[in-house]
Amino acid sequence: MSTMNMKYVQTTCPYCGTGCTFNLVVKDGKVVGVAPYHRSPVNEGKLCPKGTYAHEFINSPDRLTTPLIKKDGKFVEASWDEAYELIAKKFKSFKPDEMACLASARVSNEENYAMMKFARGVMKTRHIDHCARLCHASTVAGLAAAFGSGAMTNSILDIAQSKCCFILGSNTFEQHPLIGRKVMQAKMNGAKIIYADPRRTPTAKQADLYMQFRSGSDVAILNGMMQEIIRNGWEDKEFIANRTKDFEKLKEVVMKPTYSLENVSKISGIPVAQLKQATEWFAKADSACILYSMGITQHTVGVDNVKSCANIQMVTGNLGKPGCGVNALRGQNNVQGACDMGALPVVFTGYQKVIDEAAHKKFADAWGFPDGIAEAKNGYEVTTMMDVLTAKPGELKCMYIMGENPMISDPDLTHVEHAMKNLEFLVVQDIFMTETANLADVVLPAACYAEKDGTQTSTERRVQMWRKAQDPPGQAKLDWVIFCELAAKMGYAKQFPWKSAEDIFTEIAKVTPSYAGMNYARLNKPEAAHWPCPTADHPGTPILHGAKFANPDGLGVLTPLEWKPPAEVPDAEYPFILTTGRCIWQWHTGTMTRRSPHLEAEEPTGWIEINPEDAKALGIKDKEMVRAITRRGQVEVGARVTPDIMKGVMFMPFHYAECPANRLTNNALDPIAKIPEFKACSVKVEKIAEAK
Ligand SMILES: Nc1nc2c(c(=O)[nH]1)N[C@H]1C(S)=C(S)[C@@H](COP(=O)(O)OP(=O)(O)OC[C@H]3O[C@@H](n4cnc5c(=O)[nH]c(N)nc54)[C@H](O)[C@@H]3O)O[C@H]1N2
Ligand SMILES: Nc1nc2c(c(=O)[nH]1)N[C@H]1C(S)=C(S)[C@@H](COP(=O)(O)OP(=O)(O)OC[C@H]3O[C@@H](n4cnc5c(=O)[nH]c(N)nc54)[C@H](O)[C@@H]3O)O[C@H]1N2
Ligand code: SF4
Ligand SMILES: [Mo]
Repeated sequence: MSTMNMKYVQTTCPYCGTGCTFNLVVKDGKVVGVAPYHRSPVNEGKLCPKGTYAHEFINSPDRLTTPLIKKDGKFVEASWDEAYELIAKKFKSFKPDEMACLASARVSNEENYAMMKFARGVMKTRHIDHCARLCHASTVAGLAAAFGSGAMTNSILDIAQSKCCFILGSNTFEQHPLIGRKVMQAKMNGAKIIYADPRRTPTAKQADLYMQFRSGSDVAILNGMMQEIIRNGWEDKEFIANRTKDFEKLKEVVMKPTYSLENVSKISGIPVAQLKQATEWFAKADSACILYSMGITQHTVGVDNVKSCANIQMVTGNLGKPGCGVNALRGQNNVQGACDMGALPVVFTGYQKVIDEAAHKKFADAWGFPDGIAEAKNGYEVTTMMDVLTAKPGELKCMYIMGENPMISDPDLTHVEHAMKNLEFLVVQDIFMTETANLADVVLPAACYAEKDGTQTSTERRVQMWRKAQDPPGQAKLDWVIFCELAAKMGYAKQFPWKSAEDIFTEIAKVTPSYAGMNYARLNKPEAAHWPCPTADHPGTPILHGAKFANPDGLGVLTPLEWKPPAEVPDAEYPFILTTGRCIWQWHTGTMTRRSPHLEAEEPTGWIEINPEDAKALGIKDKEMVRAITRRGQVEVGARVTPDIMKGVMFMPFHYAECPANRLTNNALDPIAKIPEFKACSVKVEKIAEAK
């Protein structure tokens, strides 16, 4: 075979926040495969299955290739000009506060910045958010309160140096497999691996100690461990005295009889001996890190859970040093970047607050919109948008959604559908026709990662490049180009002058202190750079909080927290806890992985995990179809009877439109982060009559 028309294009994985690098193999101008790129320090040429098959959806015949406008309930193909004319006319007809935008953790920093500027400058709306709300909103709020910065404290490479990894609420080996590899390296270097999860996942199987427990008891467990640490005098007295405040207040709560290991064992279901062993390993290790993800954040007490993780790391002095830290594993490839770019209702780029007059003036001046920008007031979160749409029809009328699929990913889909149908005008910009796009008035076809240059910021704050490997299909356009052209149509060409993604990055660096020292030349190296990177000669910052915390007084804040149960707890009618999450093969709403034959073949439909004792009591057999019912809805789904799930708890992945877990989930929110309680609601399961 001739290799004349073949080339390798180095790029970064479009799936998870680990940020692995690989080569796209391009033949005759089309991507045909993935090949290893060995020089990335993050993954050293290794990939998980999603990275390995990340080429398969790119040239799917289902890609959107032309703008679509809905006429009489049916989509008809339209020219870009027609689509832009219609959108511009509609956007001009609404008041700023009647419009909302969802940005995307799947697209580049440059594209999120472009949407953020478009929302605040062209639409002049303060309502912009994205799926970080459903994901690590608790981290952003909780770690900012504790440390003054809401990001993962240490780096991925650093995890391999730890002497003890405590993983809770993160199925690391399936959801961040190449971070799992670092955990294995730590283990080979003698580290103890402790894992807490209601499910005996592949991560559990690698742990030295696995603690199975009931969803929703994390604060009790962490308080119990802190009580045991303080009782034994294992706390880091020097760190507590010099680097933190409010230890006495924390002590008052964690030393209560409620948090004795005996009582915590009753709350959580973990045997006392295991809690003792975990605490001893953790407290006595020379360095100990925490790895957490959605099991911690997706609760009505998500912020409390995150602050508890911060508390135990401050009490043991495990911060600001190698092998330590609170490692909040960010999920989507660029969810860190979408937050950094200000695709949130309360901040501009780099977490500069919209209500801060100086920051507001800085952006208004830098952008130069003659008629000003959105007012200096916080906007609505995704979850609030849905509530306003259903509870106060007419207040929000129009939404512009880029690269999100809330009709599968938001909690309580009946509620979301009701909300979407209350919109007067919906624009969806995606690479595929999604369940959400189906409800749109206009659908805009976007280019995917393999078709664009740009940057994305991984969970460890490393800003890395995407590089164009092929042209977009049909008339599909780069997301940022769409914003520029639409802005020009609405009279703002001057504010969107960019000719390349690099031009946008240069503007981002100018207005964002933590990115100020970065540019494409620098990011083009295999190691790229970690923010904060304030100046061109700054090396970047793999480990945060070395000498002091980012709070104004430099101290870490210890917060006393009481354990609270989930919003919905099992009762006679709905006797089981339902928790939801993912599997290694599928990605969220499945738009990409379900169009990747190798991935789809592995887990082609959903299931519900049921403990054998519960299944026996219900008369349910393995693989049998059952009906799962909550106060919000019901789905028919196949049973997977397995001892890997705790008795009394059931688990469903949320990837599948044909049996969507989010018909069932509760949209009760954490009061601060406004994140929904995806990880615990109450469910009953019925056998579907044999005759059916
Ligand atoms: N293959 C694949 N990888 C992914 C994704 C994907 O869709 N597919 N999504 C990415 C994204 S955006 C994210 S945010 C991450 C999420 O990564 P993870 O958080 O690791 O994934 P989840 O499956 O949501 O939940 C993790 C674990 O939390 C446990 N859990 C349930 N309830 C509780 C509880 O009350 N407390 C604790 N401590 N644990 C509990 C669940 O049993 C589950 O095993 O994964 C990323 N990686
Ligand atoms: N029950 C339950 N629900 C959950 C969770 C859970 O644990 N349980 N987890 C939550 C979490 S953590 C998350 S992050 C959310 C994820 O929720 P979503 O972000 O809604 O899920 P995705 O399927 O990743 O949707 C991304 C969309 O972007 C599109 N896309 C991909 N690349 C591009 C591009 O370059 N340009 C454009 N314009 N579009 C693109 C994809 O086709 C897809 O439609 O789900 C949440 N929902
Ligand atoms: S671990 Fe994450 S970034 Fe790495 S290949 Fe897998 S999905 Fe991609
Ligand atoms: Mo996420």
